[in-house]
Amino acid sequence: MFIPKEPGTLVSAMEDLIDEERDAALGNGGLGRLAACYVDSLASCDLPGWGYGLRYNYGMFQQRIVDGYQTEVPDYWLNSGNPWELPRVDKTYNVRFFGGLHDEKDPETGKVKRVWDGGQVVQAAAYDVPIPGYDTTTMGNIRLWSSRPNSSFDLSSFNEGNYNQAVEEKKSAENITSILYPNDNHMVGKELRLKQEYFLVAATLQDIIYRFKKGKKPWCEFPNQVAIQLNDTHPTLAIPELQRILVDEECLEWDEAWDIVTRTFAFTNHTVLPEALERWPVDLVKHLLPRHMEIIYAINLFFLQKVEKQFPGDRDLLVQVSAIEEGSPQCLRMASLAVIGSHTVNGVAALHSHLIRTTLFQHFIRYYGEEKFTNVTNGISPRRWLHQANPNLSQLISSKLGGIEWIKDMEKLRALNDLATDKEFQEAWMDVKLHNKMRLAGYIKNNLGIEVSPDALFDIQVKRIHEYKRQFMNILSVIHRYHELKAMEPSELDEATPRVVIFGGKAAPGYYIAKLVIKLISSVSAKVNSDCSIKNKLKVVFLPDYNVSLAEVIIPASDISQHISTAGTEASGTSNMKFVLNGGLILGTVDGANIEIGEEIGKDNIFFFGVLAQDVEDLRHHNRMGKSAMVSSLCAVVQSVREGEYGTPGVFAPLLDTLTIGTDYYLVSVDFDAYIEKQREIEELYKDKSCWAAKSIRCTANMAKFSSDRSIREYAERIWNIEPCPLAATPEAILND
Ligand code: GL7
Repeated sequence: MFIPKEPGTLVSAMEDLIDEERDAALGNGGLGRLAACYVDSLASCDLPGWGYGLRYNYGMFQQRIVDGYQTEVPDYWLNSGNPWELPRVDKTYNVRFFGGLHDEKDPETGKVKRVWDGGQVVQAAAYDVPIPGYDTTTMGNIRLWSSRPNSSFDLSSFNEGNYNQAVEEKKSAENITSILYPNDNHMVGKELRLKQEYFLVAATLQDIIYRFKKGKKPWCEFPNQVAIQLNDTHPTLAIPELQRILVDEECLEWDEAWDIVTRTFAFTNHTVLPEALERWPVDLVKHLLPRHMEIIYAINLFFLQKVEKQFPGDRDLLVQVSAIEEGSPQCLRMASLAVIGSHTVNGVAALHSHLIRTTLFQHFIRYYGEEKFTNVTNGISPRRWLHQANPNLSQLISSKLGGIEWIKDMEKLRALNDLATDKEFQEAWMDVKLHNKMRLAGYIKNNLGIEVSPDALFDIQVKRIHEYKRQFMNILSVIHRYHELKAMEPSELDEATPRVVIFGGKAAPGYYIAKLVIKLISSVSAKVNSDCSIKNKLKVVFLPDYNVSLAEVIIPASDISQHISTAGTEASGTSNMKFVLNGGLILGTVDGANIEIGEEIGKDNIFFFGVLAQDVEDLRHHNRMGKSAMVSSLCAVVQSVREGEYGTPGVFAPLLDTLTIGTDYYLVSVDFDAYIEKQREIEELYKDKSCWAAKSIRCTANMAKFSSDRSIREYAERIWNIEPCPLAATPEAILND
């Protein structure tokens, strides 16, 4: 369903049509994109698994930069239809909210059971997005739920007096899947968000149970037939929901039901940031889902009784592991509920999994022991992030390896190590890089009017804008470099490595400090790019509206990409893997998956700097005590911004204050000198083209570990206990399900 931009214009080439396709921007950042890679891998590895999600009418907003500031434009991505989805008119389920509870006696058994009725009932309608596996007949599926009034809703049956109310009810139902909350690593405690979470799990569980019941197996078989992975805490209500269905609707005994629940669910934690951990006011949960709150209280009570039995009198332990946080308001800790209701809990990179064991879930370890907690390092799809995003590199690799088998087995890429010092291959390799840089330079010229040379070092940081990811530190270092260049003698300036620093990423609309970072980048860009005295040795670009499509243009064009989160804050990161797979080197902190990437590609091929996670708490404490002064290199930069070098003094004060009046929570000052020193090293090294090419080739050659096929096989073998079954998951199977 293609609608030409101008009436009367015709599509001249397939490429134009492809350019018209909108990203299904149904997630915020790495978390959602990881799930997309995993569904690709499930299908490509012939594993019988699906993804479930919400079909938001408005996905992630489009970002425009106006006068250097981010503005948000709604993303009505379905405007021209979505050719990739199959509306499943036959797949609808009712979902209840609010309502009341009462007891009812079963006339036959005499058993009393809890009944939840009344309230609002809406309908979930399924839309399937089939995901073909690579080089297999297996078809994966993403089933997305769209909300609408339930079938008993009939406008014509309302008389005039009720018309308004009828329209309101319709709107309220449709609202549920209307808009994606645009926060990355930050929780918002809105009722509508909680409604979205329950809507997803209620529809999904009904769907799963419908399929299970077709097999006519007893309930005790459920965990052997079904594995449900909770992708972060957002679907945690699935735990009390399954318990409710089993006890209230299927009339199982509590203990039997709970055994089934805890053998079915596993939980992936994706962050340790306190502001991202979901905590819901108990009163809100009780109001929206009265029966679930009762069940959660019971789950928690029985759990705490067991803990108390094992650790008599240890009140502190009970307080720490309880799913209910006492206080005003009393809150439900979703992560705790997810741990209690799951058989396995995993982090997403080795360091992160270590941190959740030793900090976030340390108290649970005392009760459960270590075995329940494991690691599955994230991965990315080589199909999308090398073959599709970088067709020329894919072709070059296949021509040298004598085939494209690497696309299903990244171990095969290791053979490239033997070619790392081969001059001819190095040239071909760097030609591809140059071509990709020219493509990005063209994009920058066309969209921003900024001229950048593809011969310069392309230094890229693209990701959601967040204080912990420290784009602020990056732009401060750019100012530092700018000052250095301006102070250079002409001969020294001639020798300097030309560098293009590229930023991209969206700030959550309500994240004031992150938005100021974008403004600062824009202001520095305007100043530096128009300063002829530095002879094009430095250019700064902010690419608006970073999304997956743009990532496919940006990532293959990097010489260096930056992953510089304060140690211990980035759970894994996945763009780090994408850049390295495309032969880009990393400048990064000892954090998340950077560490394992370094282990795989070799310490010589990655630029690490900064403090270690284990030292962060002490350093923060030191800062809070007012014991640390800002390093002088940073003082000079901060002063120049304060004095108005980049626009009206005062504009950036709240941002700069995070370093001075604030406690520099993200340790910019502590890492700053090591950071600029590494940048210097990189600029020197870039002058040796052959050495650089060898490093770039070794990057790609040693990335096997980070294929999402490896990650998904680990989930399959170690957590879900499933095996490949090529014939079970055909396109027909999806339609029959
Ligand atoms: C994230 C982490 O921040 C990120 O480091 C990780 O790579 C990703 C996938 O595991 O999950 N957690 C999170 O809440 N978001 C992430 O991207 C939004």
